[in-house]
Amino acid sequence: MSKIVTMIAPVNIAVIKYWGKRDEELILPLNDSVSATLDTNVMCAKTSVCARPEFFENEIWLNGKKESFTNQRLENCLHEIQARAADEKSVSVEFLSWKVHVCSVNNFPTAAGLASSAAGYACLVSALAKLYKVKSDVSSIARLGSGSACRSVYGGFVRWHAGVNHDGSDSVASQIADASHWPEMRALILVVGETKKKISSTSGMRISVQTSELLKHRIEYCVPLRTEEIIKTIREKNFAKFAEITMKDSNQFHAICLDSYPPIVYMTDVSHYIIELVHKYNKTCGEIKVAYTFDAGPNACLYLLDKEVPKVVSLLKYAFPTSNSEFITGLSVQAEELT
Ligand code: 2P0
Repeated sequence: MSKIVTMIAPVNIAVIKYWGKRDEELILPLNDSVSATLDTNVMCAKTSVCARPEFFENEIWLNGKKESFTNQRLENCLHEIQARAADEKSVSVEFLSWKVHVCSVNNFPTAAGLASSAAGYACLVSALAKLYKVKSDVSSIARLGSGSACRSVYGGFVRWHAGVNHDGSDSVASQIADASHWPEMRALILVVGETKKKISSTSGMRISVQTSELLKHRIEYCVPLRTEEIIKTIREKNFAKFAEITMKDSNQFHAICLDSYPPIVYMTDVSHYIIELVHKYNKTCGEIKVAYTFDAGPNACLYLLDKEVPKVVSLLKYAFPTSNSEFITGLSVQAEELT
């Protein structure tokens, strides 16, 4: 007797960045963040979870390699889903006692600043929720795996509310608009480097919180304003303003990394060249047609409307003649089950 569930979950790329925690254990952020969830056809995590009475212990394989399940974040996610299932009485007590085996794969570079943990934990938690028939919102449980994972639980444009409660009960994600709201929106991922980042997001955030003066200004003043503004641009489908806020917030996040002590550098010369190229392109167009954003790594995500894609792809092919690492995609629906 066994039960198995397989899910795929999308990557999300923030336009208002999450950087800094108010509680490291519960993964509670200092600021709200906003992201777009990308289509699973190009970048996604795929996770299968299997429960059997014969399994001796919980086990996990990541990208084909067996990893330890004694990882606090992993254990927290499993424990919280099981607790939720017990509350909701969605499965039998006997089924809750069975051990699980988890198998998860990504189809894009892991830990190179491409939101792999976001997709991975969103997928794991969605698969466990399906396995244990949990019906309530699981974004707060995905958050326990990796902060940004709570945003990948929903499709389209998503806001993660920092919340104020000490127990994290109000630190949840909610959908601003679904993928069909702005069907012309595209994301273009440019893989600049596939090597693992030198400083993990978790450590980088800790250094910034402890040392960056600029971070305080960002959290108190910039992010609250920008969050409201960018939500308005999404609702009104005002691309130029959406793009401007996206680029400014990416730049400010990397300025905070540099303001941290010792400084944290995620972007490379190629990343800076992409920034220059985008500004030149927008200037030539006479209005903002493309936005860049960079996470904790050198890879770029460009947001643009579909009619702009052929021109921008030609420009990139001209600028990077030997590169073929572009992924073009639209926005996506939430994590879904594979049948
Ligand atoms: C974001 N990043 O909003 C920002 C922008 C990186 C730069 O969320 O410690 O991997 O697991 O909560 O979620 C990366 O942070 O960090 C991140 P943890 P996570 O997408």
